[in-house]
Amino acid sequence: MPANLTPQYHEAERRYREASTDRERLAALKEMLRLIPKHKGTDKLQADIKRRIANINDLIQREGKSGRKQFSYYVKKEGLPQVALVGAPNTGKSQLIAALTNAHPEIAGYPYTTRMVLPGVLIHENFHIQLIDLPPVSDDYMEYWVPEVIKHADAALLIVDLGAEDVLEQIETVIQILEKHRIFLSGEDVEVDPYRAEYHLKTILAGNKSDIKIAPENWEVIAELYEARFPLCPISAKALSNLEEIKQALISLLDIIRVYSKPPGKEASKERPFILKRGSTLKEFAIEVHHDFADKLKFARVWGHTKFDGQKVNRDYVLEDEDIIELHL
Ligand SMILES: Nc1nc2c(ncn2[C@@H]2O[C@H](COP(=O)(O)OP(=O)(O)OP(=O)(O)O)[C@@H](O)[C@H]2O)c(=O)[nH]1
Ligand SMILES: [Mg+2]
Repeated sequence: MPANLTPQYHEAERRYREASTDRERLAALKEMLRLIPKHKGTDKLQADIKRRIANINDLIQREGKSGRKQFSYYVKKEGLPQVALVGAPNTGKSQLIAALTNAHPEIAGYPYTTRMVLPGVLIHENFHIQLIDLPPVSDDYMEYWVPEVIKHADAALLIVDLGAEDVLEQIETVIQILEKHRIFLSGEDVEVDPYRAEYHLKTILAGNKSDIKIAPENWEVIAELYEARFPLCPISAKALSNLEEIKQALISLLDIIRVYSKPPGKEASKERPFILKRGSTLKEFAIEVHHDFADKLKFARVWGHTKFDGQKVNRDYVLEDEDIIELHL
């Protein structure tokens, strides 16, 4: 039976996904429950929303009792695509964040070093991408909120330790733990069935510590087993090798473009591009610039590779990489 979810429901769901505190999330979930059409076809989805409300209520109560200030483990995306670093303990996630971004995480030669979420911005060819460092995914102990953060990311880097004897087991363990939380990692975009509350993340498998002696041997086996499932990239976060390749792989995986905003009569600032999914329209760009610009937008002028300078375009115009846009409201 079709769900017939309304635009108002989708709007509440968007607020839920973008919320950065438990209280905001709770408000959005209650709104979703109020707005969801009540019939057999949405039973599962209603149950899922109720379960999430109960979990968040629990969390808020526990925080209240302990008198602690609420720790928000959600990382605001700041308009950038967000990539979660996912992996077993001690695989070099924090070392990679330090090598690729402006962040300064703690790095140490023992497992469970990272306890909190830490964002950093990777800038490559003026593409800006947010990477987030996370505590490890592990059978022995895992911070309860790690899967929640992964669910909200736009993509993942699965970091594996090519110096470890049990690297294959390590990969499968991480994949299985995430699947238990209904998070599926794959190289391709997958159509998501909203009833199953599943999360599909486009993922690159990065074999770290390629500088260690047994790494090439391990990598050969991994490549054979996983090349059909993930884009693959061997790196050394410590020796800084193959980092250009992983940056390019991330840009291709995310399928993003850079778009610049130009005020009428002035030059465009190239410093901070808007990073959008390829295929985004002028209307979507206007929303990124300011949330009520989409309604106010009359037309725009574009300077870019496929249009003549200053060509007038309307809200359905599909943006190209490096377009410069002058919005007229
Ligand atoms: N040889 C080598 N060692 C590395 C490399 N990357 C990281 N390491 C080392 O591996 C150890 C663990 O690195 P971290 O970055 O703390 O690992 P992590 O995955 O963040 O660990 P947790 O936070 O515990 O999950 C440190 O001693 C790093 O210096 C690499 O490319 N080559
Ligand atoms: Mg770490």
